[in-house]
Amino acid sequence: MTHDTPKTMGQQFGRRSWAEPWKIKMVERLRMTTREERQRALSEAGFNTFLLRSDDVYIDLLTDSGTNAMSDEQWAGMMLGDEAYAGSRNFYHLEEALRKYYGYKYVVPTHQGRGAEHLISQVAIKAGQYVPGNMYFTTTRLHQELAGGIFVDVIVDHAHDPDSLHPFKGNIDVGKLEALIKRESAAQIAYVSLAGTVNMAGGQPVSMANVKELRALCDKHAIKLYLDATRMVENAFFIQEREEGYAKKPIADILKEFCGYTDGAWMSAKKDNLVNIGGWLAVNDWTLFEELRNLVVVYEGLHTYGGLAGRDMEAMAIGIAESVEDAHIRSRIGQVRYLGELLTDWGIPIVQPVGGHAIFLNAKAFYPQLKQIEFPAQTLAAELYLDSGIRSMERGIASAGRDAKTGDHYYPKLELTRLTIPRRVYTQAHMDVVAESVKAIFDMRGTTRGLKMIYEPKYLRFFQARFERLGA
Ligand code: P70
Repeated sequence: MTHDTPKTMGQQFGRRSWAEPWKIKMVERLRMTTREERQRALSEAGFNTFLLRSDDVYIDLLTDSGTNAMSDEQWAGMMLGDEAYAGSRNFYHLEEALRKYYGYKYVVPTHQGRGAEHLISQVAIKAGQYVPGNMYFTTTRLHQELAGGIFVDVIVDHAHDPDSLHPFKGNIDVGKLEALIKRESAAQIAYVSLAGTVNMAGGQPVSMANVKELRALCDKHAIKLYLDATRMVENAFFIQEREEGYAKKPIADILKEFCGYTDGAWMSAKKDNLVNIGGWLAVNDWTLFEELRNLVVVYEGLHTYGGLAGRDMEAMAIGIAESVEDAHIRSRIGQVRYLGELLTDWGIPIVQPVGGHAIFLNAKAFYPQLKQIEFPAQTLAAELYLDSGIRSMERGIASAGRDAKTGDHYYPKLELTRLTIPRRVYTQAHMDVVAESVKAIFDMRGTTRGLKMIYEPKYLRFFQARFERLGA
C-alpha cells in the first residue's frame, strides 16, 4: 500500500529537514536562574533532579511523560467533556479511537500507565510465575513483582551495549525466551512482556519480524503476549524507516499490524498519545476483560472513566489520531535525532543509534574515574543542571534499585543520563542550548567528583533518594 501523507517542504525536495507540521499559538515563559540559585536548589534537592521545583528549571528534559503540548483541537475537545459518572460519551470516543488505531477489542481506562500495569499484573500473574520481557522498566517490573512474578530479562545482548548499531536493539532474543520456557515449563510463564520501544535501552525499537516470531512461539506454547504500548507509535516509525517492506506503509498501518500480533496492551498515554494525564489497558479476550473491568473499580474508578475526567478521555481520543500522522512522528523523532547528531559530531558518548524519545548520555564513558556506586549518571544530571538549568534523569544504578531477595544493588550494564524530549514543546534553538551545555560539562569531566546516597526510600528509590557530593 502506498501513502501520500504530507511531507515537509524539505522532504518534498529530498532534503533532510524535518520541520514541525504545526505552528505555535500560545507560549509559556521560561525562568532563567543564576548559578548560585541553581547551586542552592540542587543541594536542597539532595542532588536528585526529581526533587527540584520546576520553577528552578530552564529546559525541562526530565521526561516526555505528561509534558507534551496539546493541539488546539485537543483543547477544544477538553470543552466537550461529559463528566457523567457512568457511560461518559468521551469514553466511547476513546474506545473507538483505540479500536481504530490499535485494533484491540475491549478497553479499560486508567489514570496513567502504572494503574494499567497494576491491573494486568494482578490479573495475569500467579505468585511464583516468570515474566520474561525486553529489559526491565521500573514501574512495570515493580508491579510484576508485587503480584508475585519474577521478571526475567530476555532482550538481545546488543541492547546492553551502548555502541552497538543494531537497528532493533529492543528485540527479544527468542533463543533466551525458548530456553526459559524449556527450563521452567510454559505453565510457569505468566506472559511475555514486550515493550515497544524499550525505554531503559535508549528508546530502541522492536522489529515486526521479532513480534511475528514471538507470536508463533507463544502460540506453540499457549503463552500470552502483552505489549507495553507506551511508545509504540515511535516504534512504528523505526519499522517504517528500517525494516524491509515497510518504507511505504503509513505509521497507522504499521502500528495496527504490530498490535495485531499481541493479545493486549497497557499504555501510559502521557507519552505517544499526546496528553498530560491518562492511560489504558486493552485486550481481545472477553473473560480477561471482565476481570480487569471489575478490578479497575477497586483501584481507579468506574470502568468508563478509570480515574480520568471525561475531558481527559476526549483529549486522549483526539491525541491518538494526531499521534499516528506520519508528519508528526517524523518531526518528533527528527528533533531528537538533531540533538543526537550534534552530540555525536562533538564526540560525546551517547547510546547509538539514537532512539525515539530521548538522548541517553553514556555516563560510564563520560566519567571513567567514577565507580558505578559513585552514581556517575546521577552526577552527570547534577552537573548539567548546575551548568545551565537543564533537567535530565538518572537511568543507571539508582534507577535499577536492589534485588528483592538479596538486598544487593543491581549493577546495570547501562549507566545513562536521559535527556528526554517532550513532544511539541521545545524548539531547535533549545536543542542547541542543550548540546552546548553537555559539551561544556564534557570538557570539564576530568575534575568531576561523584555522589554518595544518604537517603534511600523502599520503593522506586530514584524518585526520592538524596545524595551528597563525595569529598566535599
Ligand atoms: C518516563 C515515564 C513511564 C512508563 C514507561 C513505560 C515504558 C510504563 C510507564 C509507566 C515516567 C517515569 C516512570 C518511572 C520512572 C521514571 C519516570 N515512564 N512503561 O519518564 O507509566 O508513568 O504513566 O505510570 O516509560 O519514562 P506512568
